[in-house]
Amino acid sequence: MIGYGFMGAAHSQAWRTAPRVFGLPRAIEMSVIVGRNEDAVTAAAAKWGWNEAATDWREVVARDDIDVIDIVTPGHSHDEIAIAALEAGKHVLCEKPLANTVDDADQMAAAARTAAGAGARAMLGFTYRRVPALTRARDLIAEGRIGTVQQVRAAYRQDWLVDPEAPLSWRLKKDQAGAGALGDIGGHAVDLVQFLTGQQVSTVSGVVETIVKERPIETERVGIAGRGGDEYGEVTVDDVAIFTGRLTGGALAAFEATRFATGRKNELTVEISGDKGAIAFNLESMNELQVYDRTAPDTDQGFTRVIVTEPAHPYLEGWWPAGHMLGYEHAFSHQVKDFVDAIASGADPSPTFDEGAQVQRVLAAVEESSSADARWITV
Ligand code: SOE
Repeated sequence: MIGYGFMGAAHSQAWRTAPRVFGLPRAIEMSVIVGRNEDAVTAAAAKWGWNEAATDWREVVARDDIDVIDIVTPGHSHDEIAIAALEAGKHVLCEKPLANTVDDADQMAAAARTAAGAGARAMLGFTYRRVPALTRARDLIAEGRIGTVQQVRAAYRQDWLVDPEAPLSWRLKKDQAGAGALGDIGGHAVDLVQFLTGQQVSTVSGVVETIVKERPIETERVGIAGRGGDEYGEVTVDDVAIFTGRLTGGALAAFEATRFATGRKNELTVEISGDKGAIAFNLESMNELQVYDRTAPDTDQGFTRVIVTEPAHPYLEGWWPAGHMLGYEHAFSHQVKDFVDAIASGADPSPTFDEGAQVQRVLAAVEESSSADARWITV
């Protein structure tokens, strides 16, 4: 594993848990975790259960006893590490965003296609697809249960930057994060809409904005926001992104990605509306899927609250009896399961790097749409 932050913790938990919960076709060895700060990565190895700690990812990528590279660093380093690992014949799991630019994403997608020919698999970590309720929603839509998709609404809202003194962490620096809310959480919303509908966003119009333009330079990494000193630096990414998207099936989609929705801690909502029904999901009630069946008798119509914890539901066969809820971390084990299953069966896991490059194109189009000559009509 290359990296040891928030996603390093989440992925480590999944590498430990998935082999015990699901019968994986390959044995998992948590061999080495890599980070630049030797003391910090040594502590992370002990805390998260890795056999070794290292500070040079190139050495690890070159090792013959390593089969898989799991990349959980900020987006600016994804392309260099993933391409080197794929060229070394390693299977690669890369956290989102695939890359910080369309060009980098395209290079990674090309390297993945080449590596697939030599049997190396590449998977992108849009993990929310593997929340059982969202996998179930995709299946319902694919079965035609809501009919033709006519309208879509997706919002990913957080509030950890409402405090103007929250420091300038790496997520607020364009050279490391690539974008702000638009890339970090807007990418999840775009990927989910494309995953659930089976369609792609083909055109967009929108606005991205930075609300707090200067923040204290981070002096200490604490949680997701950290702690700052008394020097200030410029925020070089967006805080809020609001945009519309036209889907290849013709429907219009409304998107919102913000870190300034006061009170919304990690609220990812998606609603897909069709001529026969609708589905609605909220990550804050992540075991539930709201399903509306317009073909039911008028007297019986209403959103049904499906508790997606039955053994017959996606991934549930490995967990608890019905009604014993899953949490944020479980989808990471589902991700490991599907990744290892794909490696063993020689299939390309999804999301592919090509799918990641498509999301990057949508995000770049939103930024272009919001550029200086964007059309605002004065009322
Ligand atoms: C912060 O916005 C963050 O950690 C994102 O980077 C993750 O992708 C998301 O799953 C949770 O929030």
